[in-house]
Amino acid sequence: MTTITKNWWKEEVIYQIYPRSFKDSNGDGIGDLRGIISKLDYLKNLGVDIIWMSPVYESPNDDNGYDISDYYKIHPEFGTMEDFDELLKGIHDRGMKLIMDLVVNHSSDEHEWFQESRKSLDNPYRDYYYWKKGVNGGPPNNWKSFFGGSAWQKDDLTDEYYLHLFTKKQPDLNWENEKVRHAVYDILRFWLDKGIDGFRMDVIPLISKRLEFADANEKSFNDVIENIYSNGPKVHQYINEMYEEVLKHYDIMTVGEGPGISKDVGLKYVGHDRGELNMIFHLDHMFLGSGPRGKFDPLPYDWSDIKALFEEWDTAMGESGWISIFLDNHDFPRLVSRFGNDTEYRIESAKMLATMVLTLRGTPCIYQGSEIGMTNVDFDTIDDYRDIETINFFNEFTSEGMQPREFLDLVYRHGRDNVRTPIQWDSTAHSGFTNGQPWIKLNPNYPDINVESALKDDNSIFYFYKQLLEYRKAHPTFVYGAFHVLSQRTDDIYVYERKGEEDLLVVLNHSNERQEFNYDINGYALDIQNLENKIDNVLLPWEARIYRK
Ligand code: TEU
Ligand code: CA
Repeated sequence: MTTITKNWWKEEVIYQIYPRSFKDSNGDGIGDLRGIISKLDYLKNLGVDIIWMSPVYESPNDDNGYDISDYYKIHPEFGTMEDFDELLKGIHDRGMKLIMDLVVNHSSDEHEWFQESRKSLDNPYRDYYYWKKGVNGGPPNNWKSFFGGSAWQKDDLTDEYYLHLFTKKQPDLNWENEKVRHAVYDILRFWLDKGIDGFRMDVIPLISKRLEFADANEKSFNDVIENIYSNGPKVHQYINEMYEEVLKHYDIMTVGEGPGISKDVGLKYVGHDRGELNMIFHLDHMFLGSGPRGKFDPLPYDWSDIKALFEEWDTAMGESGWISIFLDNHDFPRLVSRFGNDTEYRIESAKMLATMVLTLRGTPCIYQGSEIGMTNVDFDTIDDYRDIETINFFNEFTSEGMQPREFLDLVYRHGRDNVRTPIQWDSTAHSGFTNGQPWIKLNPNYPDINVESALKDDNSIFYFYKQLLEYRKAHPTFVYGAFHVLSQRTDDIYVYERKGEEDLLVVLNHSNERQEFNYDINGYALDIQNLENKIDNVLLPWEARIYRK
């Protein structure tokens, strides 16, 4: 038995909503707060506890709400503050919780702080952002944006460049400036005082910059993220200050999104005595296969790499730190398309992956649509894509000579719009997502894959999630029990135990082939199985089992 401190945020399960694509209530083709309200019973029925809602603040939507122009307003596309209050109440009335997305590494360039900041060198808001003179007629250094091109944009008004690690409409806030930090703490208090239950903090390891602004000479973009953009000298000081000033005064949870947080520094963010964050979404497994230029420059990887990462992170966290377990979110492909088999074994592999997410050690996070096994989408033309990352890199790669179709194949594997097509509620027009024209096309497989048919089928992926969620609640060993891997990394099966008040044995076949299974299961009861197979010592393709002793 471990001696891990008990906390509600370790025991509950997160479900991520990407509001734009969840449910439209008024026919403008854009998902909204009233749409979410109308589906709260659906989420309660599924059995999730904490809803993480991607940004719904006022935004010009250059990066779908991750570029915020007013942190105190709800974007009219999503509804009103009254709708928000009703949503929060609806969530709490059902015994669930709500965490909001906090995006304060950068704001929108349309935020009034930036509008002021750019006006003149001596504007009081000038040092809310990073402004630098150019060098030899070019930008101040060679830093690249996450979304392609230079991370510096020249503004003719004052003839200086400002830093934007994401799009040029997402200028980075200067956390060195105490006024910026206190403005952020005010934002936190505003939402916490409304009664929300915590925050998912966007790119939090990026908030402290290396002020020398030296050129980056790393071999790959991932190394640039880790060594140049993330984990800056004052990052822990700032997070700790935020904790002391605001967070510790509320019974809430915080989860930091962690690009560039490696297992070697993870505990600095989430060690239980650090006074920083409760947990992180590390992105190591999400960034697997990113080549020198990132996700659209892919390298091969396999399950032994995935398993190695999970095991190493578990060891690194030990009894002091905590992570969230997830295999997809709004930035990465559909889990069944990436890690499973979304054709022949879609249902089996979606259930097997659900078993893994809900039984590894950490707080599980389920992305909307995974509970019905939604898949990646392959559009014919770049015009059907909406994501700024995809569009920017399409332009960059095709201008270097890549054929459009070749790039679209990469998008089908790695692009963010794979997970941003509307939730497939039923088989009627636009899948019941909207009565109008959806802001992005649907995945054409919606007549087959949708919530309505899942709810009618006892063997659906939906009901398997529901069963697993109930089973997890009944067996706290999944939360607090130790984690030991029994299989070899190179095996095509993944076998691990969770040991606490009872012994739980999780058996997963992550391949398209039958696999031998010859572990001693004497004295164990088979509680969960994702398909009908009566042969004890053979695992069918993508089979998942949970035994208990
Ligand atoms: O993502 C940060 C991050 O690391 C991403 O850039 C990720 O590498 C990329 O999306 C993978 O394609 C967060 C948000 O989750 C993302 O939606 C935002 O676009 C980004 O920050 C900027 O706010
Ligand atoms: Ca709408």
